This record gives sequence, C-alpha cells and structure tokens, in this order.
Amino acid sequence: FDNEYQWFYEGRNGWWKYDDRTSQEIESRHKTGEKLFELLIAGFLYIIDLENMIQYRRNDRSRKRRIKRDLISIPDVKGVAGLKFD
Ligand code: V3L
Repeated sequence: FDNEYQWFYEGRNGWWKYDDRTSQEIESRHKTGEKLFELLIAGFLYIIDLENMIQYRRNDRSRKRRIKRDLISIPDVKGVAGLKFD
C-alpha cells in the first residue's frame, strides 16, 4: 500500500523522514514524473532532483544530501525533519 512509502533525506548516520507535507508533495511530483523542482522546506527553497536523488538549497548548493523513497518501517531513521525519535 502506498502509504507505507515515505521520502527520506540523508543525515550523518542515518536517514531523516521529510515532514508529512513535504513527503506528500514529493510523492505526488514523483507520480507525475517530475524530475527537478523547488520546494520550500523549513523556510528555505530547496531543489529536489529525482533524477540524481539528491536535494540541496537553491542558494547554497555546497551541501547535497542523498534522498530516497522507502518503506516507512526501515531501520536507521533518526526522526522527522530534524525532530529526533526517542
Ligand atoms: N527537512 C528539514 N530540515 C532540513 C532538510 C529537510 N529536507 N534538509 C536540510 N535540513 P543543508 P545529523 C538536518 C536542515 O543540507 O545529526 C537534520 O534535519 C538540516 O537539518 O545544508 O547530521 C538535522 O536537524 C541542517 O540543519 O541545507 O543527522 C540536522 O541536519 C540545515 O537544514 C543534523 O542531522 C542545513 O542543511
């Protein structure tokens, strides 16, 4: 079932889940086949590149993070959008 899939971005030693709104936005763009688009995340514009499966800030491209679409139940998820799981 589709709801079991979520979008994740890379942290130092694991993956962070995108906030729900952003995850759903990426999912719907993914479904319509969009490969490169901008999203406002936590007050900053990010480029989401689904061809190379990376994200980076539009006006600071030095930090490119890997992203992935995976099951919600994967291990090594640190938390949601910077908010740590206990
Ligand atoms: N959603 C929320 N915050 C983000 C996102 C995103 N998709 N992308 C970057 N940031 P950069 P550890 C991350 C934050 O790439 O210990 C985590 O959420 C990013 O936050 O140059 O290394 C944690 O809060 C960072 O604070 O745009 O695993 C934090 O890093 C800031 O934007 C530490 O995670 C600059 O990242």
